[in-house]
Amino acid sequence: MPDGVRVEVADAVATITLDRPESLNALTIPMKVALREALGSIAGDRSVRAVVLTGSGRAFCAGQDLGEREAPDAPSLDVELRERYNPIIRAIRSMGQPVIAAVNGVAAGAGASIAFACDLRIASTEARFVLAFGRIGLVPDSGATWLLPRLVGAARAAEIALLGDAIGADDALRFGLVNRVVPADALATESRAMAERLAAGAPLATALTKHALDRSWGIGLDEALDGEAKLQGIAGATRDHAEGLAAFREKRPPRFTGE
Ligand code: LHQ
Repeated sequence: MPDGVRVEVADAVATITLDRPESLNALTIPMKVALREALGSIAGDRSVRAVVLTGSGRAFCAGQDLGEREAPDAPSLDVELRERYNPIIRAIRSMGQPVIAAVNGVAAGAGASIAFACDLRIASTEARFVLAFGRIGLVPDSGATWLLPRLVGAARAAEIALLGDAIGADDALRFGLVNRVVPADALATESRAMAERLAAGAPLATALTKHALDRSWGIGLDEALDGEAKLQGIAGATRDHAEGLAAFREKRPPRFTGE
């Protein structure tokens, strides 16, 4: 595809592939626009219940295309972030469907930030994360300064962000940066299997769970307890909740419809 982003939907799972392998899927403006549009259209599509985001070739994503930055008419960095990167991060966090980053290779700069913004990360043994920003005199962006400490804690986040060393798959697992590590040739299958499990869940309960987990960072326990009661009131009024109870009673798997 000319814009470097491919989207395939099969059995309630959308797979978004960053597809510019010759540049390690480094992000150009058309790719960022296409990624934002793909996420927006999936968010509004009730038939899609889980998303896998991955890269083609040997990389997940090398972050901003640095060649593009050297063009005389390149937008300023803050405009680029506000108009193109931040909406991608917000779209991933605000969409109801869970997003799995299937990290097939290097994730650098904003490519790492995008992986951090996903709900779950499955890394191939070939994956590595590079907070490459400092190497080119920039600050971690696209959510990295907020997401990273929440994933790995303050001390490790400072080390990763300030030193910028590449983190391999095993260390990423040890640090809690990824949920699991699988052999490279099993990544697509394992990610798909996890996405299918998520897609079989009750969509509203999944969306509300995602929302509640995100919201928890900015509130105290009392507010969280109130918030959970409110969300449970909403989830408890759905047909899917009734279906879950019936399936338990009848000793069969539930068939959730999103109603
Ligand atoms: C690339 C890139 C790349 C273009 C590899 N661009 N070609 C947001 C707001 C606005 C602007 C500023 O930035 C941001 C956020 C950011 O993302 S800043 C961080 C941008 N990314 C980087 O600084 C990473 C630059 N790349 C690297 O450090 C390395 O390429 C990594 C560590 C990703 C991979 O290293 P290797 O495995 O050794 O591969 P390589 O360096 O040989 O790259 C392979 C090819 O991909 C090569 O092209 P060539 O024609 O020589 O084969 C690279 O030039 C190209 N490439 N990253 N970001």
